[in-house]
Amino acid sequence: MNQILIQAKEAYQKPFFDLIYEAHGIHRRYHDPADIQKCTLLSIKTGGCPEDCSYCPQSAHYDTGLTKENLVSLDQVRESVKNAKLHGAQRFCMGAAWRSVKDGPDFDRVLEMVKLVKEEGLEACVTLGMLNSSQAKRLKEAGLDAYNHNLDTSREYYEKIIHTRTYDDRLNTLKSVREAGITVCSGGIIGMGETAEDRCALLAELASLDPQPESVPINLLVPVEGTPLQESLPVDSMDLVRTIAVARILMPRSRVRLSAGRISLNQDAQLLAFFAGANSIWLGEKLLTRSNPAPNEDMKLLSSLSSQADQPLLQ
Ligand code: SAM
Ligand code: DTB
Ligand code: SF4
Repeated sequence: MNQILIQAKEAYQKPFFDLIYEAHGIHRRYHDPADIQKCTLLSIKTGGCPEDCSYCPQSAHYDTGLTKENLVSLDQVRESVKNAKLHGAQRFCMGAAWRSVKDGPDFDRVLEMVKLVKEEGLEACVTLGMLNSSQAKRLKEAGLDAYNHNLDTSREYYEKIIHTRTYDDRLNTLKSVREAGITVCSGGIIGMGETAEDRCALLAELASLDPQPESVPINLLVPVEGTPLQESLPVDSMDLVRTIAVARILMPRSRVRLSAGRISLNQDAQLLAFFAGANSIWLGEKLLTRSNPAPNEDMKLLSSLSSQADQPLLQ
């Protein structure tokens, strides 16, 4: 871990072009740079969460004006999956505002949801909070491909952001997921007042998981009124690009997802993030509860990556 942390910090501090040149070289060695994974999110249980994550609109500790919703029906999931397919999604991720999974009818329904996503031919991912080994095994049996569970920030900064569970709780869930044979999706958030050192420590922590996470979502904080982080200052988009570049260098095989917060970035910054190694995004107007860019804007963004040979040049 220490060696990886040193590597992360050295990379993060490089001159900008040296950093993104190195990251892009690694990116090309392991990935097709035109291949951006398209994922879709659905909130299957919204709000009222007992955890106190300082960034989250769904925590019951803060008044964010969010309407709570119980677990959605299988029909609602089916409709959303069909819609995601129409928009070209490859992966369908379902998120629940739970502290942890409880065995019982709700979890049984989530297992049915996973089966349904697989029947429709999409990759299935869920994010349900903490999980034990037997629950992870049941998810695997239902066909789950990936489990999202973020470390969110460095071990040091974590206790400033979340007080209702520990970093090691998070790592234990990731262990159960890995042992059940489900791929790991784990990343974090930038823009919560953390230092560049915290960002490097988060990435080093993720990169020292063995094996490394297959997906690494990098979220830009979406500041939400009513949460303790509502007044957070926006992140310079070049710092986001630096973070993505370091993630790519440390975790060459992973899908690095340019995750929440794209709505606050212009397309140029997003293209630069793809150049630096991001190769996955959320498609669709809504994340879990916050806005995401409109589908027509994302079509424009993605088409600007492909060959322009079919568009005749002016003489
Ligand atoms: N309750 C589960 C958990 O915490 O693992 C799953 C849902 S939770 C909303 C999933 C992730 O969304 C969090 O780990 C966090 O990284 C991200 N997230 C939540 N609120 C956010 C915000 N305002 N801005 C950026 N990312 C956010
Ligand atoms: C992740 O890292 N980002 C997604 C997903 N995992 C579940 C969630 C982002 C949530 C953004 C705030 C909201 O929409 O409520
Ligand atoms: Fe709950 Fe997840 Fe939000 Fe934390 S991030 S308050 S665990 S929904």
